[in-house]
Amino acid sequence: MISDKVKEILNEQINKEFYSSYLYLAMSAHLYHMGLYGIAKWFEIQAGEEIEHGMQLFDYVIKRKAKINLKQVETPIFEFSSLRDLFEQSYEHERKITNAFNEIANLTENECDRATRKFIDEYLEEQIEEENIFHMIIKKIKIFGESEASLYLLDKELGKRKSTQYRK
Ligand code: OFO
Repeated sequence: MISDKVKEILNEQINKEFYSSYLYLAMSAHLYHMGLYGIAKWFEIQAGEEIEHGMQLFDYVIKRKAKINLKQVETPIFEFSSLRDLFEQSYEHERKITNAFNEIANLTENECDRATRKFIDEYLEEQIEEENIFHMIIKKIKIFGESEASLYLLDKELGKRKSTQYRK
């Protein structure tokens, strides 16, 4: 059994992961409309991964015999002036998610919940990867710019991303 505080924060995190999925899916839709099909596919796969993150948390809460309390997933509202801006907003979003996991880690330590603390480690490591990937793409855009040729190459490269188990 986990404490009420831990249950509550994990339920909130499930919502945040599903919101992340919605956010990236909305970005993907914009990119499909713009004709940047490779980058759109990249965001669509990212959206699928966020659902996996949410579902792993869901499974954990169930396994710990705590109540799932699904909250409304907000509609993502965003505007972007360039591709670089879009990736920078995504990077900022991931940094917020990392902070959220750090808060969960702190709470589980205060609650002496070692099992959940250990479970969260996987997410903390995953966040390092998530932040790095967005950061790397931003760096590339900063170096090569957003000319037609650069966008063509970036679209081609990101379009090679392989689907995860969620989206075959
Ligand atoms: Fe779930 O890692 Fe991104 O948000």
